[in-house]
Amino acid sequence: ERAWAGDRSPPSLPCLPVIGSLLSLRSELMPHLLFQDLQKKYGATYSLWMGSHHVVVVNNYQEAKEVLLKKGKTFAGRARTVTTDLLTRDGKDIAFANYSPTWKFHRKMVHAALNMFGEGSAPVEKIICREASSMCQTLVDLQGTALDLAPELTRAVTNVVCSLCFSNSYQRGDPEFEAMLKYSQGIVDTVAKDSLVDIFPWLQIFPNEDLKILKQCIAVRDDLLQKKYDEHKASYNDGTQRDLLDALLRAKRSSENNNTLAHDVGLTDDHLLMTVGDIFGAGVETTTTVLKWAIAYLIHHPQVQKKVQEELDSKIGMDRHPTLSDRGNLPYLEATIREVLRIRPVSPLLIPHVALSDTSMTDAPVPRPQKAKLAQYQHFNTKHWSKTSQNKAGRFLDEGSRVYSPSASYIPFGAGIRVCLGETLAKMELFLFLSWILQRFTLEVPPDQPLPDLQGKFGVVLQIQKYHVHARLRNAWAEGLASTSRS
Ligand code: HEM
Ligand code: PLO
Repeated sequence: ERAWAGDRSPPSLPCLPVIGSLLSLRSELMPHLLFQDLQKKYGATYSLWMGSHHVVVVNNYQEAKEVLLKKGKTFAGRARTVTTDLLTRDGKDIAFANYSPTWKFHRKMVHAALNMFGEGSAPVEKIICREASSMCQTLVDLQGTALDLAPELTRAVTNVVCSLCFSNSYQRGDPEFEAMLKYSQGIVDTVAKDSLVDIFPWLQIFPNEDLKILKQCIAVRDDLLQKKYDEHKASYNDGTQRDLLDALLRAKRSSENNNTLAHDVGLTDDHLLMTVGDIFGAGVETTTTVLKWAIAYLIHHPQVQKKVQEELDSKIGMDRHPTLSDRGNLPYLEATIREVLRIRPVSPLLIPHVALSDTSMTDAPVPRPQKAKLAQYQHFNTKHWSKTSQNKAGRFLDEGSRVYSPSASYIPFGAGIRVCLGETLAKMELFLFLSWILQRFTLEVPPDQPLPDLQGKFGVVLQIQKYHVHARLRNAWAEGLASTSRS
């Protein structure tokens, strides 16, 4: 392993005035893969300049944990960029907001509101099962066709967050839902991906197609959020808390009653709107993306799919649907989900962390403000993952077939004070949706169609290219032997 240079600062990519290291970053590879590749030349931790921003790339988990945990508070900042400022009205959300009392307050509030629907919580489980059931019914209706599952998966996941945030849900073909699909795709394609305009903000003055799309999509999203917000305000009742938005409104009312300036604690309309926007956006795009990857992975590995189904058959059977209480009894499914998040993490570089004060990493000085990009492709570092490389999902099972993590380098949800707020919810959804689908259907590539492309498309989430599947009702269900209704 390459030691850090004499002054103990990490090796730096070549750097020119104004453009910084951009010439060394021109590549066919997606950024997370390029950062992994550059390790060969510069070692696991190196620095570079994106224009005038100093960036450290951290590929090893030991240093990643130092940034996330040991020095978590120092590295809890976020960078302002042109695109995320547009999305979040200058950082009035949670994910892209810099460290501040307002950020802390909102994070705490949302955390408490999501805990209302915490692990094993009956209301969330009921909502997810309702959506899983309705999705399975749609798959029955569409059987025998080459299906793009994405819209149905997205609708199911959207309805879960929509129920939690706004207490409503969408039917198939709802125009508001169609509009949401479209704007969200536009945002995912154009926001927070270190495009040139994020590196050189002055480029905004020139025509820029991506920025135009982003602004249009944000305008559509903001109208939708505003509408939900106004409806909630009109029907708000202090006595009952229907959902997350009610929880935020209640906090706002109580601060107003205490004569606290809404602006001081960040309880302005803008802050509330941006915070639900985050939860809604994160709630939909992440979980849907993982479900799409998971299904593609199962189509590529029919033997894994078969094993998951055998586990479902033996532990649940066909007489009842899967529930959260089955989670502990289905280690192979759990391991499969973990494997999917290992090979294709939703957010391969997390959201960049920024040092809030001068600090150090493995004893080398890190001046403020410096961005740390934490590369999750250490998920592939053969030093940590080689042993069971043949064994796919099974690598997450110990000899007693219990789920465990074979390497501390596995952090699909991040760690520390910026850790994902939706981890519990996401895991409940992934488990329930996949178990419902696989109990009933076998997923295959349609005749004469290629296998899904597993390369991925880099963006604020690592997306999978569109693909088609054949959802074939499993025998017991097709013959009407399974006793649970198709409700
Ligand atoms: C942040 C992963 C689902 C809400 C993050 C981060 C990652 C992540 C890697 C960045 C951590 C960092 O910067 O260090 C995932 C994965 C998901 C998922 C893999 C699904 C499998 C969700 C869901 C929600 C959510 C369902 C909402 C209910 C958030 C929020 C943040 C975040 C609000 C920002 C936290 C902050 O900056 O303080 N997530 N996430 N996520 N996630 Fe998730
Ligand atoms: C997804 C598109 C939405 O329209 C807006 C939105 C809000 C929050 C973002 C999310 C997008 C992408 C995934 C993010 C999430 C906050 C945390 C999450 C970045 C842009 C992750 C994986 O870190």
